[in-house]
Amino acid sequence: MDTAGLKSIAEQFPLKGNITEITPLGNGLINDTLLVRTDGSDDYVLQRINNAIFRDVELLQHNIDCATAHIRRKLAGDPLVDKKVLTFLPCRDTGKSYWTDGQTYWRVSVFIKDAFNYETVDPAYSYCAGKAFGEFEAMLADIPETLGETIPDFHNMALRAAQLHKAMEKDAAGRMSKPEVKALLDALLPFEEQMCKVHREGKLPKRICHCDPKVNNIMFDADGNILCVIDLDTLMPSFVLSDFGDFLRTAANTVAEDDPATDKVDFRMDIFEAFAKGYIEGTRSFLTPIEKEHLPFAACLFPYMQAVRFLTDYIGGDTYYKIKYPEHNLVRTQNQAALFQSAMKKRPLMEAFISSL
Ligand code: GN1
Ligand code: MG
Repeated sequence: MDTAGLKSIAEQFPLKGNITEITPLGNGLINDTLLVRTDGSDDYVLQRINNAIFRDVELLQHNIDCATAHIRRKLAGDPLVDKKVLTFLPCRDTGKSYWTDGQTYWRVSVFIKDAFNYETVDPAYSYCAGKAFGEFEAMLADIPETLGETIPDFHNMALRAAQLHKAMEKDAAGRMSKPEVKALLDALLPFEEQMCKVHREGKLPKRICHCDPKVNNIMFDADGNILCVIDLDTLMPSFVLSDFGDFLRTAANTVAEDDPATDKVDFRMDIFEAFAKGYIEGTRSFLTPIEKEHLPFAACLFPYMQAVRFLTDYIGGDTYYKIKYPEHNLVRTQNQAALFQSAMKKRPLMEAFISSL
């Protein structure tokens, strides 16, 4: 869409000042995100919500509205409140926190100034992130409203496994005959039963989780203190495995999730230990022993689930994740499968560390 079109969409919201520039922001794989600069006191983030993936935008925004309001209440009196929780603008016409022309869905939040996000973290930042996600879940543990699943069964491994098998049967892109695909299936399928067990049993309680806690979804100030978590579309009831496992999936990997150098992939124990320490401190008010016991499993489950999801998309012809080149999802799968193997090797070490806390 051209700048004039984007400008008229942004102006559906009560911005302070006139728009001076609109430029792309971040590297998300699902939504389109833009930075809207103004000559006023605030700049804004304009996002097109991918409604092919998020079918129920009303529910999605309900979750976000309730969660941000609840956190804002808890932070009342904190001078940094506007940096610690996202502020979404109400659309001029409807007062809702999104605008739609009936086909596309958009929202605007205030851009947090002097905040930084990273693609990698060191142990000190990892500890802060663990505390931040733990406290984020703790703050939402007593939210009065009922939140819904914006993508039903989003982190349900049994469903993800079923989707892989469906894609294999259909072979929509004719990629099942590729030796690389066969090698990945040989590496992943033997663990399917083991990885699906926890979801099939359903022994863990549901909590309100972020469900996309990639390293780059956390904003830090210049001193390395956490300000807030962003990218709240997948905020929904899930197991604590989600935030614990998915953060480490990006943070503990020595390389990026799409790095083709799979020999360099390694699951970093220093990042794991720091994050686990922070997370257990942050969740002290609600975490039960059975949830705590499952944290090392989560660190293995999430690379596995992501490998299954990337492979499903590759076999199905790249319809879900944005790709930059034809084999991108294949390379991502190889990377995540390598990370899974590394995490599995370190699982006994992780278990020993968690029980020492
Ligand atoms: C997607 O939009 P983004 O890049 O933050 C995905 C996550 C995956 C991630 C892999 C709604 O997140 O679940 O872990 O890509 N979000 C959705 O990079 O599917
Ligand atoms: Mg994101």
